[in-house]
Amino acid sequence: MSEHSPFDDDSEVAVTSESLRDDLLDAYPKKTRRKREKQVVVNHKQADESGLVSLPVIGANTRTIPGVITQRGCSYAGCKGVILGPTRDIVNITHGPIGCGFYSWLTRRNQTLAPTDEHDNFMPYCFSTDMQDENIIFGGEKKLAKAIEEAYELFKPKAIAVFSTCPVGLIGDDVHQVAAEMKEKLGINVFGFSCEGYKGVSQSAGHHIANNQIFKHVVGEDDTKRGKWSINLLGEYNIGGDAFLIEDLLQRCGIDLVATFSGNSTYDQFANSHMAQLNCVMCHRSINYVADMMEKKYGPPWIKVNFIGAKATAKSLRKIAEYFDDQELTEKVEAVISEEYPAVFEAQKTYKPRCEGKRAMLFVGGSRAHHYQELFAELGMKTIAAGYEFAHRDDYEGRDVLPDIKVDADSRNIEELHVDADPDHYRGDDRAKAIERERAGYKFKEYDGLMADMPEKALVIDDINHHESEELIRRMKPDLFCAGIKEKYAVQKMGVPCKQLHSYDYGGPYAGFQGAINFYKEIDRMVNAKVWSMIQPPWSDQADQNAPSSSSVRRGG
Ligand code: CFM
Repeated sequence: MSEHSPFDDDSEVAVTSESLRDDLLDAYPKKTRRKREKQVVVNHKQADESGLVSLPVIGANTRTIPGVITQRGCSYAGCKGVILGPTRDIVNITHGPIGCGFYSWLTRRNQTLAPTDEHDNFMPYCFSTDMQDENIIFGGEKKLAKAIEEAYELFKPKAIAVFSTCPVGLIGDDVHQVAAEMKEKLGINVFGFSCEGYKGVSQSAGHHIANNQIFKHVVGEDDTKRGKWSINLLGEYNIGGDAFLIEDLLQRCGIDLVATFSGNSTYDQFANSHMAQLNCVMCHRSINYVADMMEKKYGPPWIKVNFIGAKATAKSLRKIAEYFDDQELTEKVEAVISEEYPAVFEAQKTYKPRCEGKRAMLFVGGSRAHHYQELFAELGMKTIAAGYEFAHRDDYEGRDVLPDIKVDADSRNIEELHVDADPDHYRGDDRAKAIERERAGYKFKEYDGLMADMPEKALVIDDINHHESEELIRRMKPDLFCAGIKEKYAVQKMGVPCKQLHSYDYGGPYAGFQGAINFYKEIDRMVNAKVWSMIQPPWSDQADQNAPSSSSVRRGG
């Protein structure tokens, strides 16, 4: 842990994080300031006499203030787009006006690869009931039933899922009733999600709703297969092809990947997933619910992994091997790591000197603002400010704070499934193995969160808004800002490159070892491009409105 503020070593930007924080907050009216104060935090870690480090408390998973320009999305986006979107052979029908279906149609760049053309792949399609005024007035259930039937006739899928948009809840259409009737009538699995956009305070609520329903309606449907060294990968969504690289690594190690939730996944994999021996959670925010429910009902324990960053990838593979505690697997994993690492070292030799010391800010989602710090560290770059859009306190401060998190009315709105051990399918052997490994010092369910890994005095900001990011960029002039498409061009107009860490722009994959090398190259290209110094930032005193000037206030421009 560094004693110094990440800002201290930069004389040009002689602001402390405390004063910068004050400046961000000063623009607000009193009531707004009081709320934002809790969510804009200086990462001051305090150690007690025994050396135990405590982190500051951050406000998270609370309502966005109306009127600020938030980065957040809605509950429907979290359910339909994020969790179920990457599954290739479920027909996902959006019950609602056409815009909701259209804007959640592959914009996330989640990829899939069916083994042959004979296999279903519905991802290139956009299914919607295209609600009109008359459906809002007289109800949309009949239209929904018809849409389900039509989709069945055309595609004969194994399953159809129905996603509720805001008007569905407002007018009271019962998607679950329609789904149950159609399930009966068509003889395939049909299930619905009450994931209206307004449920909860962000897309995070939609994750939870999706987890509940997929667990209730699909997981556990098929117990026929059980592999050796078998795992599920939870919270990996195959953005830009990440899952393909991870699948390849696991396969070469001899690890049997039963299901991924939900990158490059199929219905059958979900149905069989409870047979895996270990759950590996990548994005803790979006899918920890499935990990916990599966453990309670079926027995397999879970661990946190991260395949973003070469070091993190090697660590995660080793952690999986360590669970199975089998010489043959350990050797295979070590062999794969040693095959992959020379190219990583080679790339680091080229790109690290070019990127070292550059400063990044990351404001993304609910896990990447943490995971991607690994890759920046491998390039010798510093993350001087970071935060999530919609994560909860445990994603910032670590799972130890779970018992302290207050459940407010918005979270109480989201169903908490009560899960018990399944008398016929609970696997005592997995449980016994987990207990034995735990006794040997192996740690399950462990996630320390983003703040523990961030430098002392870095700014950590939850649900950052446009005013705050603009002010941060203006004051700190980072070399790179990581966010999404909504922020990208506002940031770049300020003369700072913006890497989209949601869709990866047009790049990727960035997972695993090969992905790390791709990322190094991409970041080098962005932070060292001369073009950024030619943009006159609007705040520059010398700004010449008509022509690019050679003088720039950007550091290293
Ligand atoms: Fe998990 Fe995701 Fe993320 Fe997320 Fe997302 Fe995403 Fe994300 Mo965009 S599930 S929390 S809701 S890692 S779509 S693949 S990039 S905000 S940081």
